[in-house]
Amino acid sequence: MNYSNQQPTREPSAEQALVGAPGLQPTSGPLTREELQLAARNHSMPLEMLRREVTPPGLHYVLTHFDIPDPDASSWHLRIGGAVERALELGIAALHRDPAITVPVTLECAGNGRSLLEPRPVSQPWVLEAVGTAYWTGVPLAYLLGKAGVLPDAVEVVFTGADAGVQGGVPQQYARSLPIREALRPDVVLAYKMNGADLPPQHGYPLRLVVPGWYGMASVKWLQSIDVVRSPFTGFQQQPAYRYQSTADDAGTPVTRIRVRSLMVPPGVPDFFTRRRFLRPGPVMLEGRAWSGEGAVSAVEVGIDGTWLPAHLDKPVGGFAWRRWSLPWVADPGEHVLACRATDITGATQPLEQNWNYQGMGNNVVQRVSVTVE
Ligand SMILES: Nc1nc2c(c(=O)[nH]1)N[C@H]1C(S)=C(S)[C@@H](COP(=O)(O)O)O[C@H]1N2
Ligand SMILES: [Mo]
Repeated sequence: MNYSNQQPTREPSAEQALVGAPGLQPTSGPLTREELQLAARNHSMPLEMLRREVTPPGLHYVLTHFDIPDPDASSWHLRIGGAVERALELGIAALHRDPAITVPVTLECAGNGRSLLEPRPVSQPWVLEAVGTAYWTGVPLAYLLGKAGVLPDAVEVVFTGADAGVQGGVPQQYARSLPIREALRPDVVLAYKMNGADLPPQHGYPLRLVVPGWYGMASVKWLQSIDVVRSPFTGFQQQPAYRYQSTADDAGTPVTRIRVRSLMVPPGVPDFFTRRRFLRPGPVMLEGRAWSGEGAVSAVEVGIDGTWLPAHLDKPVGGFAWRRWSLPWVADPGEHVLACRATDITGATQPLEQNWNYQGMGNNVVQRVSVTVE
């Protein structure tokens, strides 16, 4: 990919593109200035951090659609209302006094892998590293919904963040919904701590939702209000955004849980510019992590020049957190292509060839790493 000032194709009369700005169509052209701007704001996790079970907060990937709010926690209020018996309004200090849980969660952006697609959907141009794992501490959402009393005709719960902007020509506050049964899961948390410390500004200070197993878009940051609703939410980030669509006109299907994926700690040392890997001949431990929002990871295979070998799996960090894998390899001189491929207990496995979709969602194609052994 090259970076240039060239604009992606604009077709003013075309359907609004739903991931980027109005009229942006997928492109085969070089990376644009707008994509660079997004990539510089929204960083990924350097793959060498796959060595760590828990991602240090500054190295966890970040995706923020609009601006990062800078709120005063002492005046922050969470409102819970809509189809409930009692509306609630809670300050941060009150939330800290409620029962708390801590959940290890691997979060991944639904757009991870987007820039590998051809033609490339124009949005945040992730390569493979839009992932991270943290321990999130806070109040179980189900506890607060229980206090408010969800009415029987409720179907969804809508979460609205404090951040606002315009996307696809539509002015909005960032908002997403969950079906009632997901919202009432015991591990969905209104988090005020990440890895034991106050949330950093970029991860939603002072309060965010964390939905284990779902792609990141469900975990609304800077959470201001929770509305229990009697009909499905149709806000921008719910619909039209975050759908598996074949074309701009296709209604598509909603993006929900994280598809199975594994990534490898890049072995050896990199070339500065190309990131190609160099290593010395001899024994090397290939290792990485694998996760799935659909169910536990049951197997990881490592491909060495097209031959697949089963990796050893460590215990998972949690029900919706990644699992370390490893495989010893004796590197012989020459050029090699390494790969890793995970399967989960539903039988879902990573595709060898990527599946294209219009918004560039859920691309869990196997990772391939070229190495020179010398
Ligand atoms: N309020 C708000 N919440 C948000 C977003 C946002 O832009 N605003 N981005 C979502 C997306 S697309 C992702 S992938 C995750 C990223 O969470 P992180 O930045 O803490 O890794 O936050 C989600 N929650
Ligand atoms: Mo995302």
